[in-house]
Amino acid sequence: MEPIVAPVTVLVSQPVGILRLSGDNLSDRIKPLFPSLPSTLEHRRIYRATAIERGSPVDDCLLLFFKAPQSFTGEDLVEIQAHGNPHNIRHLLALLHGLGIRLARPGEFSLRAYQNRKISLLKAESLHRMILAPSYAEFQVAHHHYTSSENHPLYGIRDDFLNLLALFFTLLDHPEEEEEALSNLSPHVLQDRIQTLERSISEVINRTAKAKKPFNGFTVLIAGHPNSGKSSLFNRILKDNRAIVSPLPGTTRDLLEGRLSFPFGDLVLLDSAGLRPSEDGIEQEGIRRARRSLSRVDCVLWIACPDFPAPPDFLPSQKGIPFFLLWNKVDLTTPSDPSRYDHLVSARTRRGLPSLCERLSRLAETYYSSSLPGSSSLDSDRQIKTLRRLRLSIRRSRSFLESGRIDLALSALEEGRRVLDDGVGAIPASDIYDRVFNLFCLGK
Ligand SMILES: Nc1nc2c(ncn2[C@@H]2O[C@H](COP(=O)(O)OP(=O)(O)OP(=O)(O)O)[C@@H](O)[C@H]2O)c(=O)[nH]1
Ligand SMILES: [Mg+2]
Repeated sequence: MEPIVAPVTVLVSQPVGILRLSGDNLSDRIKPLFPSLPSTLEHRRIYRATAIERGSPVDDCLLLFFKAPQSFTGEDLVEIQAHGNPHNIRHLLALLHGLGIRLARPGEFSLRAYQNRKISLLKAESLHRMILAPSYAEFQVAHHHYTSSENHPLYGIRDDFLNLLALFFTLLDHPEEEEEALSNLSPHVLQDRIQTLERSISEVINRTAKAKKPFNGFTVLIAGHPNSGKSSLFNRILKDNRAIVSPLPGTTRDLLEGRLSFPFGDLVLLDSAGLRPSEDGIEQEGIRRARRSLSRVDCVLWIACPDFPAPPDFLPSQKGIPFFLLWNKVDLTTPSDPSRYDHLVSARTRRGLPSLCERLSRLAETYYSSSLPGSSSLDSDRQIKTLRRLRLSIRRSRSFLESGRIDLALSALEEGRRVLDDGVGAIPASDIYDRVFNLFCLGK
């Protein structure tokens, strides 16, 4: 395959930046840039080499070489460790580009690993989930799926499905002498088995839907009237001037997302448009997004201030999520009834912010410790779709069975098998024969 390269580390100033390359005959390709490398590179060896451009040294690097097919992608693979200045990394990328090594598209290394049969589609998806996991607990689940496929819920379901299919084959076509051994397998038994499988498929789909978070992590929405200081608080909590702050009401139009990383997981903070009646189309859209988020987040901070001291007339706490009423701009005025508010803060002077942040981090910790994602949740939307399609075939099979059409019931299951072939990977015929054979040998 044509050689590709991508920075593995982000392009920021850091001690070491890593570039990953994959393709055919990589050692020949990179030799002009690293002339001191030996002509043949050994598998899993580290080389120290200087990158040279038109006779002048560019950077001292370490190169780690994996020989095809014993690499992640199944092709020759090189990781270059260079000094992590982003300009240096970009320059090295340009030099590699000059050698005909193009920038990889997102996910292209995993795609090649899949195409070269180094990883299955499910493994690729577990890997993706591992990389994006918002907490260590979720990382562990994905890693569990990645390291052994028998832990993956799709494999468990596929196994039950194949046993069912084998049962159908056996009942429709078996040697006479096995009649007795199979006599206790009636269409009722088949129906029970189909229903059990249908239930476990639905459970996995529901569990995944519950574990799925629109914002990928414990999410806190900052909401309230325009100009109450939402964006100022957002910036203060993140210690970053991400959001535009201005004395004009209606400044924030969109949902802004920031992240705080804790050892137990990420806290996603959302700044939103101030909620007020508005004629402005863009602002209306911002307000619609803010309102919609109210029902999708894990905690709401409602910001009241001297101009708008009241809480909202609708309280999201009805849904059972933590809801805090904050009084901002306490540097200007203290509320007449302070006990009504959960926190008195000032985004300007930072008063009250340490205890607010402490509270939010405790909430996030409780959230992650009490909602460890079950290892039986799926890794991707594609997997959910596969299971939905499988469930459809199984349901059709059950209704054919109910009307006594066992042949049509079997063909509906065959359709399910094709769904699994596409979604999980081809099922070898031998796998089914083995199961049928085991059933023949029930009494032996
Ligand atoms: N005195 C004082 N002023 C504040 C405080 N917090 C914010 N402000 C000011 O209030 C004004 C509005 O602040 P923003 O953070 O933009 O308010 P917002 O709620 O995001 O406003 P919208 O995006 O328009 O809904 C700005 O002039 C801020 O400087 C505070 O704690 N004390
Ligand atoms: Mg704002």
